Amino acid sequence: MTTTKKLMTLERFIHEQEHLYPTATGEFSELLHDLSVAAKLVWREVSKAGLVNILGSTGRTNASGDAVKKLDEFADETIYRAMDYSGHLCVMASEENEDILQIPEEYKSGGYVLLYDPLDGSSNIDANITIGSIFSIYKRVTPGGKGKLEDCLQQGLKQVAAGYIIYGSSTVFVYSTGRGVHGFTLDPSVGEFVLSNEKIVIPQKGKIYSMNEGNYRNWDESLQKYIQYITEDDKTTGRPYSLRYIGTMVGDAHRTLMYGGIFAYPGDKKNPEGKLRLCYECNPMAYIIEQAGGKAIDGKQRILDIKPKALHQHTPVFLGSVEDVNLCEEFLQGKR
Ligand code: P6P
Repeated sequence: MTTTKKLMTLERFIHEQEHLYPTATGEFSELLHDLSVAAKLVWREVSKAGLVNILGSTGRTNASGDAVKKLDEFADETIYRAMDYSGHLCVMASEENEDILQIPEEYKSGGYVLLYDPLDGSSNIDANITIGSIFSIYKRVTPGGKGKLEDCLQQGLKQVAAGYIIYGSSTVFVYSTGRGVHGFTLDPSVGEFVLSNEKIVIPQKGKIYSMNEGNYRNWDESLQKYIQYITEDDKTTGRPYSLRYIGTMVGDAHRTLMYGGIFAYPGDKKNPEGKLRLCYECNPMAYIIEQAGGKAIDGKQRILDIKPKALHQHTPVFLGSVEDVNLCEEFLQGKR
């Protein structure tokens, strides 16, 4: 009989991982399970968005000034409602909401904090291009009762888990709790996320760079020199690189994780801090990339070391294969 890969569901995997932590109470496992349920509810709407009147804009803009799409709003409310009664969270914060999100009075307050971007890449929704949901989980730092802003403004290195759900040609739940990165593909016929990529490791070096080169003229000269270097024709050093960019961070970062290379949203003359949010996009993605053996910086320092000052603050981000991020860093620091 041919050896077939073990049929491991996300739920089973979470519980098996729990046994690796002797002091585990099961609270954390339940949190991750609840998140996977929320992911399926969002997937259900995303997968039929073209068929029901849930495309298009709400006419509102969010804290970052982005137009709020109907699916954004649905995903935001769905994740909040799937997580608020669990009793495991003391506070939440969503990229779609200006302020922190308190747990309703009628529910118990727990020891964890959830930050999430309910639907990243929503400007791509109406064109049926890959979008995703991103999450970060922290332990609370305040002593008890209602969670506070302080619980949400923690360095990314304090994350106890992070991950994303990518709604693409298939729907994949990718997460890490500090013991490597694992991917689970949704089998719609049974409604289960099934282990498809155990212990994802990012290649040490890739051949793809992923940035919005439409901003090239506003980039720092050091970054322009990096782009000129990696696009020179020199087969002996694996150049030129190919450019791949879909405009959804989850999609561009996931491809970078799987194939290697570098993804970046740099700062520029018009927006020195770039466009991506430290707490909702860059910290969780940096955690995943580092857990897979990659590197994530803001151009000067490790993303995960940055102490957030504001919930919606932006940061430049360069993440991906160690050798590619190191080379880009050398150019950014004027060493090349
Ligand atoms: P630009 C999507 O709106 C997003 O927040 C990220 O997912 C993505 O990486 C970035 O913005 C794309 O921005 O300026 O290239 O369209």
